[in-house]
Amino acid sequence: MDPEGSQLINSTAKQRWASVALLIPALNEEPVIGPTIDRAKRAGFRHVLVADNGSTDGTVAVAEGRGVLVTREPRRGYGAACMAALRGLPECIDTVVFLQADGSEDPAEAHLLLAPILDGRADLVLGSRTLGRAAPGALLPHQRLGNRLLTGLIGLLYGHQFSDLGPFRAIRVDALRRLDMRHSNYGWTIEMQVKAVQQGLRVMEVPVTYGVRVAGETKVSGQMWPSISAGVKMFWMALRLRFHSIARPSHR
Ligand SMILES: Nc1nc2c(ncn2[C@@H]2O[C@H](COP(=O)(O)OP(=O)(O)O)[C@@H](O)[C@H]2O)c(=O)[nH]1
Ligand SMILES: [Mg+2]
Repeated sequence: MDPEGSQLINSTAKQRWASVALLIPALNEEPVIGPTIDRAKRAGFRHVLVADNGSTDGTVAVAEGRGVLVTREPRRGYGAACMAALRGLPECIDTVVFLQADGSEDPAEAHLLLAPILDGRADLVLGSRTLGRAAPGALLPHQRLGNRLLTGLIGLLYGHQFSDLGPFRAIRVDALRRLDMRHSNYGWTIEMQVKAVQQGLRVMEVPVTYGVRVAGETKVSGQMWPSISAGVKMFWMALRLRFHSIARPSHR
């Protein structure tokens, strides 16, 4: 266990890190995936999974070269990659932390997300970039606006006020399986939040820091059309969960 991540964790919780996996969805992240895995290992993670689906660069080779498990899903989309990784989880894992590959989130802060779960106080803990400190330029204006609109919509429809929709989060695996996640793309994160509220999970938010991408290229927020498309997918997901259950995998 690295001292960075260990200071605030009691010894029982430290032992329980053995049953925690870090899941990194990654698409064409060759320039940054190696250092991100190294930081995760330094932060204390023994189980690191990279969820790839269709990287055309050296992402998979770099990850495998560091001895971590890589799952590959033929279907495109962020959610599809995450679901494939969950199917490949080792049996001993009872808690999963999601982390971006791009170095914008700090795996040494994962203990902030894990503590409430390991202490038995929460099922899902979200890293909030708006409660925490976002570096200049890390959260773009349209991301802040989208966050406000979508968290406001969730508040109206479901009566739970989130402060962020960021992907850095920890969740108990049994709870996640009960959520029956379906969205194959960027609706996946908001689906998790809304279903967690609908199913009465114990949800918490903790402040986290957020930096700019260290290297490589943005797939979503730094590009206009992917941003609009992700926003629409998230809006649609938030809305349809209120009125329909999702019976089949969704690509919208
Ligand atoms: N496997 C997989 N990972 C993805 C996909 N889209 C984005 N990611 C990963 O999800 C994380 C967030 O994407 P990123 O490009 O950083 O989005 P941004 O933070 O909005 O610029 C990164 O780790 C990406 O590599 C996808 O379609 N498949
Ligand atoms: Mg990013």
